[in-house]
Amino acid sequence: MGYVKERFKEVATAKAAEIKEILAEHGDAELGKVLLSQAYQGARGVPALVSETSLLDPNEGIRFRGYSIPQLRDKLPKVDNGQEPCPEGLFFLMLTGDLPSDEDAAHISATWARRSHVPTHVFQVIESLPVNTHPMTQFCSAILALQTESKFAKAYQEGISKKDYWDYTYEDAMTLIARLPRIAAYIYRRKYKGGQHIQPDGMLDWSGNFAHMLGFENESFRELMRLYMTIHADHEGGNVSAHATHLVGSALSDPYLAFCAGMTGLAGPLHGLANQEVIRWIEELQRELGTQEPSKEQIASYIKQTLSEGKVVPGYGHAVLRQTDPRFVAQMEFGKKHCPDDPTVKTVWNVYEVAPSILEATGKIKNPWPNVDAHSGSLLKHFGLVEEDFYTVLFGCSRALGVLASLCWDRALGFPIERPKSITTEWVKGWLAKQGEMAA
Ligand code: CMX
Repeated sequence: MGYVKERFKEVATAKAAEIKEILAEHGDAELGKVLLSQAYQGARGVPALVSETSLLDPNEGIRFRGYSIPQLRDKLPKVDNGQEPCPEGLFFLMLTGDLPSDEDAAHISATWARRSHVPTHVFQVIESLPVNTHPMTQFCSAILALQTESKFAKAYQEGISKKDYWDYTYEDAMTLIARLPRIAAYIYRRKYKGGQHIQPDGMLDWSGNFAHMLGFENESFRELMRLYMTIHADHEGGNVSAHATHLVGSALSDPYLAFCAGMTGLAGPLHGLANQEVIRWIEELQRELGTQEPSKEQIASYIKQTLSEGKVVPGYGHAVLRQTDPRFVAQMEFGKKHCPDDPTVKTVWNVYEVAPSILEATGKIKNPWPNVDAHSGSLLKHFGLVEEDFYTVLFGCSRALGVLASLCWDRALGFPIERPKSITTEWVKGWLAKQGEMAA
């Protein structure tokens, strides 16, 4: 067994014992009440999930195992002469709870490089789809095709003990993550570059190699990929992609099936597809106003127009956050360093200056501040990755790190199948009538 897996087993075994004790003593403690409005309105704020890898504070933003994004940018291992964190290190942190050394991150990087070979039939499945199929549909189809490789599914069929579920889940998670950049790059080169594919470079780190296979050799773009793959990885357990992966995984569907469920959720415009929608909205704004750099007044009236047409302003708002997303700030800092004069990047910053007060003035939007998706497309576009319908695939490759590390934890902690109670409006009316009788 590799030493990362050994370490994971050690910490997960200790955590499972700790949870057993907590539940024996406090299992009946009330975490909060559930309001009728929460049952109807997306279960906002109901603390009904455990996800060990990260925790979201509405005002401060995400912390991965206690570390904020600025701290991760400072403390996670980097490539030689690099400034941005390597997602390999973040994966180690989410899995073990320990800050990785350079050697730990390099070990994960080498493991993923070794496992990155994608079987031919996966490419054949991609090729069987019309080339104009949305990249997220191609991505999900490829993940399902890759499911033939599941060690978990095979072992389950052969009969394994519950206590070994985590082991095969871990193996599948590592192999799946290793292969995603190759699959994503294949989809990109197939759809936009006439099928001229680029072979992997085994000497590069996971994100650097991804950038290389996409066809971008600029070192700043590789740095962007490292930052991008780190900050999009996890956002606690209740967001659609994390929750869907966890939910489907709870039926003991193998990691390929569970992750694919997460990705079909990420492909929704209120979740991960918002990064595509943002850049479309900005380009439309630039086109309609006939300028690459519209004034703040022009942007303000365009935002009002979007709202008056009953549409959302993509990249703004959040179900949990109530402040500017630190993932937006990290990208803004990157932009200030690498492309401060790019007109689309500057437009993103100008939108940030005017949008929050307009959104707040509607009186109904709970969070008028930008989320991660408000910024990402403009940076990609700056470096020449202009095909916005591919952006959510990049998000998906990163999100794999968080949701699959979480799935390893779900299995190691022996979480059962998820099955919350649902009710009907008829039931609600009867229940309200009974409450009224009791109060009378
Ligand atoms: N533009 C216009 N209206 C918005 C809005 C926005 N950016 N954000 C919220 N609203 C509206 C909602 O549609 C809702 O309207 P109705 O009452 O008419 O249905 C109202 O404001 C209240 O919504 P909320 O409680 O503030 O927000 P929710 O928790 O329901 O939804 C989110 C959160 C992210 C879906 C929403 O803010 C939104 O649609 N934002 C734009 C899409 C986006 O950027 N998504 C990416 C989120 C990050 C990610 O997952 O990647």
